[in-house]
Amino acid sequence: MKRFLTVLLAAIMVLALAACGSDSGDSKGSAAEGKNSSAKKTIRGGIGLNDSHPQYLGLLKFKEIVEEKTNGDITVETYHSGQLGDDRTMTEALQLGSQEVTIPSTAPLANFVPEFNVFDFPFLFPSEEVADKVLDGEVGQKFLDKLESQNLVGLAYWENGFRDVTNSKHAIATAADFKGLKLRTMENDLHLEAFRALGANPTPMAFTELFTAMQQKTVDGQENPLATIYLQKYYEVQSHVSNTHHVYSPFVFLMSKSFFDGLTEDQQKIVRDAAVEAGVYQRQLNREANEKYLADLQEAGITYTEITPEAREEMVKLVQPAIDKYTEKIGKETVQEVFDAIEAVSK
Ligand code: KDG
Repeated sequence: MKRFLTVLLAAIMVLALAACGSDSGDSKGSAAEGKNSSAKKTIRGGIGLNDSHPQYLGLLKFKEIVEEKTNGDITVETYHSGQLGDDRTMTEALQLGSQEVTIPSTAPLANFVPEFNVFDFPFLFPSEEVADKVLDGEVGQKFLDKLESQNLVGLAYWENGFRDVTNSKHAIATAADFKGLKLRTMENDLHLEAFRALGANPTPMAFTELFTAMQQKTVDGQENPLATIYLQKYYEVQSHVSNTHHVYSPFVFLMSKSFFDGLTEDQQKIVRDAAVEAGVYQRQLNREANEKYLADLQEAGITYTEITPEAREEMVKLVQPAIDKYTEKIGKETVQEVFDAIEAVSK
């Protein structure tokens, strides 16, 4: 009897699996289906920031373009606030093919392709315009190409922006003010090393845990662009912000390679162009937001401290050993290529 029940159970499971595998009319579009598959496809795009942030508005723009240009053959579902996970877990989901799009900062992405650390060198990019030219140029593309070996396709660079430090203890005007401050950083060793060099006590943490950590005072502060600081309401749990602008943080628009390979050539072009076009829109909104929100933050009760050029120069000196160490790790030639590109477009 027991044996009969076991066989019956196994047969039911096989039937259930077969039913799941049958065409439901809404495929996630794996490569195995073949490029000419007419099955409808769904892109699940997830990000960490909330639905008022320019990153989410950019994702909505991507959805609008893709759905229109594919006449609805590809549907884009959008998820914000870490609903699908944090930068690392969503990138892993893309590798596994269980999610199609995410747009992480380069810092957590460097855990997959270490060369991306170069874009997180403190004080690397002098302006957003220079960053655009380098990232959208030949050098930026070379880095996107490196993602393929990780089962990822980099479709475009978007913008997180220049990062500024906030905390709940005291104003930061010079490097000396970092001493002992418990700062949350992104999950990236170079960021940890740079903040240690400045005298802080950094701790890596996923973005999704940050607000609670500040609220519960597990950390004293964090660093992010002004748009994030305002739109994620960090002013409710932080009292000081300084324009440290210690790093320009790009986003990379990523697609799962297995999903991308399963698209027709036309569809591949549509998603690539849409990621670029939505990125231009996202960068513009982001810049407007970063400009606008300093006043709003002050109105919300945050004290703003300006970093003088001399104080910033001191910070630049302190983080140099971290840059040297990561130049060795990444490879001098690769780093030099980025430095040269920055110089070339800065003229
Ligand atoms: O959606 C992107 C965010 O998940 C993340 O990259 C934000 O800058 C960020 C951080 O500090 O984690």
